[in-house]
Amino acid sequence: MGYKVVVAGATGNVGREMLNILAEREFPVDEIAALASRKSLGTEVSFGDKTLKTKDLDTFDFTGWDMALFAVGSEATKQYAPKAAAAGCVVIDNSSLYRYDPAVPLIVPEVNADAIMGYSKKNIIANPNCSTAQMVVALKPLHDRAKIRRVVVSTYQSVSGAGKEGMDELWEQTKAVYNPVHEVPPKKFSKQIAFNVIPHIDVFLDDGYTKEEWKMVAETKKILDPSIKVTATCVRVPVFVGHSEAINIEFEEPLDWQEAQDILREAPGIMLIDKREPGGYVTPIESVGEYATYVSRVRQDPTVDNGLVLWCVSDNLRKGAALNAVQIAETLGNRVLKKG
Ligand code: 11C
Repeated sequence: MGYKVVVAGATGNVGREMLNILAEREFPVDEIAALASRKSLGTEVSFGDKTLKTKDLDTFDFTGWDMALFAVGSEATKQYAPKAAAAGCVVIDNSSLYRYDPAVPLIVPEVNADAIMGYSKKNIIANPNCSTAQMVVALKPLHDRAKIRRVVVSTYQSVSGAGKEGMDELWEQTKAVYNPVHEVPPKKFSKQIAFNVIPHIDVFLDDGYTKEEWKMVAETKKILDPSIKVTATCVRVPVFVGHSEAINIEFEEPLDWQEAQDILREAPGIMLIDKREPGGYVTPIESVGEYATYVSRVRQDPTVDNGLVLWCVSDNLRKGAALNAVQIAETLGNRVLKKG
């Protein structure tokens, strides 16, 4: 016996990946419903070798469904997730709406799978921001060994983090640079993204940080350890898929780079590619369609006590969103619902 699974937001970048990954990982599905907003109603989406016709999220009855993977943004989540949860269907939500709610667990299974038991307070589990998910997978095994005191991270985030409109804007602007028949002014982004980088993701907060940067701080504390200090600079780069991060870490205890490599080589979810030669590291293009969080360029930071620096790359639509949501569904199935 398997599960009755809903994917809400099935026509978006993340929703489509959720369906792909559920099929790829042979998640035990008895019945699946792909939901969309009214404007995308009837759109067909793939689930393995099947094609599903999307149903209306607005009128869907969640009664009798085991779990719903939501990828619909905060506004629609606010409207529909409580309805699903009240009907007894466990919501695994990719939006930021519930991430900071103390009654909702925020889960990266390689890091804090045990916290999933807190799901029952609201019948909701939150999926973190993409830039946080890959970072905490890389930090966790190192934290277990030498206790992290402080993290300084700079991100290089792909345009798919801003959805299909972000990808279209990069594509159209890039074409217009080569063939300037018409201008493609910035719309989704605040400045031209083609052949440029933009140090601004999400809204600005009063302290001068952006919300994306704040999320990396708040989510790392909730998932990994509230005592870790984090400061982030989040930057949009002209890459379609795959977020990259340069991470400086200060530990309580000494940790040399060779031991860090050995730890990372064995760590769940991590693929260490670190040859210290041209090409002996991973770039975002190589992460596309993969499950792993790649770590490269592990080296000592001699400017602080017990410092390390590393480079971390992952497919933001997969580990950063859809894969992590499916891993949460697997954890929920294995530890709680136990049907598969
Ligand atoms: C980006 N990280 O790259 C964002 C996208 O809180 O789930 C995901 C936003 C979120 O623009």
